[in-house]
Amino acid sequence: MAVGRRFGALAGVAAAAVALAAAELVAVATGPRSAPLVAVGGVVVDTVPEPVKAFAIEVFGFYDKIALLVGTVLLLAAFAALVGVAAGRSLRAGYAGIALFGVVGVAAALTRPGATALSALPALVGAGAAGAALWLLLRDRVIAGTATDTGTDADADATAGKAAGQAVDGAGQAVGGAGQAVGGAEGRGRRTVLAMIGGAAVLGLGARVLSTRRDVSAVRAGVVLPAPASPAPPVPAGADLRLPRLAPYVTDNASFYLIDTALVVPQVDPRAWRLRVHGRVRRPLELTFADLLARPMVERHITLCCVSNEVGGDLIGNARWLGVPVRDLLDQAEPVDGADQVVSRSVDGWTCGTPTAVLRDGRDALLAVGMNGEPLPVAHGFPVRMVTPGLYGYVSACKWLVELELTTFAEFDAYWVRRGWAQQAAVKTQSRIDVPRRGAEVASGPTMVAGVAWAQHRGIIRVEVRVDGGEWQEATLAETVSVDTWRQWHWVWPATPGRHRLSVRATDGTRQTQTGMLSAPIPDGATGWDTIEVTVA
Ligand SMILES: Nc1nc2c(c(=O)[nH]1)N[C@H]1C(S)=C(S)[C@@H](COP(=O)(O)O)O[C@H]1N2
Ligand SMILES: [Mo]
Repeated sequence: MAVGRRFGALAGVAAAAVALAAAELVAVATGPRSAPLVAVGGVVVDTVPEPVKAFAIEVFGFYDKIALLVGTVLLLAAFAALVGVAAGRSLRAGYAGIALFGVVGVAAALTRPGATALSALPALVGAGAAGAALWLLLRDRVIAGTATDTGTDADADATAGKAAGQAVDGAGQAVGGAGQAVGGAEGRGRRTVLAMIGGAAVLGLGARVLSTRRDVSAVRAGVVLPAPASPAPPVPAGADLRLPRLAPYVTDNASFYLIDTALVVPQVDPRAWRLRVHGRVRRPLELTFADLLARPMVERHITLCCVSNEVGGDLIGNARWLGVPVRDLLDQAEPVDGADQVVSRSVDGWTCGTPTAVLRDGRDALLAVGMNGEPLPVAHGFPVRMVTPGLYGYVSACKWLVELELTTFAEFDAYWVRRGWAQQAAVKTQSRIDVPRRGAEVASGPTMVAGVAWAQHRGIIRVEVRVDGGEWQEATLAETVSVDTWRQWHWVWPATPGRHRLSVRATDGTRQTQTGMLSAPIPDGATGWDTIEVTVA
């Protein structure tokens, strides 16, 4: 045994930190998504089984991506410590461990969508840097240790410390010195390693900030949106009750929910953007952003919601979208008979599949460039995304869109379909109680109960509320601009003292009433009535 286990582990962690920092520095040039942490994280996001992902979203919520990165770093640190311990015995074993990590990093970076040969560079440089760090930290100790026959870990540590005095600190410490001198050298060795870890962390984080700061916000700020040929109908005053805690009729961009698989928000420069419409079409098209903006624009309010939304959940929002009707582009490209699926592809490789028939049935499915009067926010898909009234986002609302490929449902399964979600998923009729909030205490007497209800593209014609499983009572519907958005509703409840359960259900434009049967979001959207408990004083 040559180097103390603790020191070896520490040296391994330091080498890993140096590797990540070096890789992040290279990724400033090769792009933030080629960094091994992001590439490996991306592979994890794409491959973890659905229940694990659902659990992560449940537990970490909105921070699931940060949790994933922190988890990956901790796991890496643990393995790096093991590699360091092995390296303390034989540097060659250490190099083998690093090579293994290098291979994983390179493989992940090269297999990410949009990868080029250059994407391998961060992991390669990182592995090289880790090897150098390990050599710097351990070479003399391993050699010294091999030359000294020591029995215990404590002895090994002492020997290592002695070597550190020579190698790392280079202070020319007397080798045959007293135990006191050896302990001091050991301390200095440790300090060197800790400094290395700290320095690498600062450098790595700095590089990350630098590479993600080179984003497209400045370009976005310069985008001038054309006026719509067909403007959105004005929102009637009666569409919004403006109650505290009640979701406003129009969701502002900053509060609009965000769901995607991207660990790093794609930065797509509209000047380089191209949309290809191809596959089973007679006339493939390619458009620039200017081409798209030159086409007649339509502006509509459309409510978008996520299939993962639980009953009562808030993965839903309503915005005023500006864009080109998808149907116009399809008409121009002329899909061949039987091409029943339009696959939208994002710049980061994510895909969704929408029925061709839905996109051509006259509804306002848009290739959107504007959201509530602004260019699309970067996180919501700048410069171009799709929105389709009536379908869940995962089958209809591709962000950072670069391709529309006409194909068939038999031929191709999109991203979430391969992971167990339904190929086709129309939004289910749903309703939610926003006021009073869950678990609230309210005063007895007339009490405002309010919320939202949605059944995009079918519309909402009735909302009912019941108390403690009693008779359903009809609520008052607020106005709306179309069947493609949610509607607010309210009902004045003669509240009596005690604990009470309030439930809501909606009926859509096809006269179907929302089912009370509980089902989970997977595979095609949750069902059940939103039910809250409140205490009346
Ligand atoms: N490129 C890309 N587009 C995507 C997704 C994604 O992961 N990647 N997620 C989809 C899902 S599941 C939903 S619900 C909507 C959410 O859109 P938002 O984040 O703008 O609210 O985007 C859709 N478009
Ligand atoms: Mo979603």
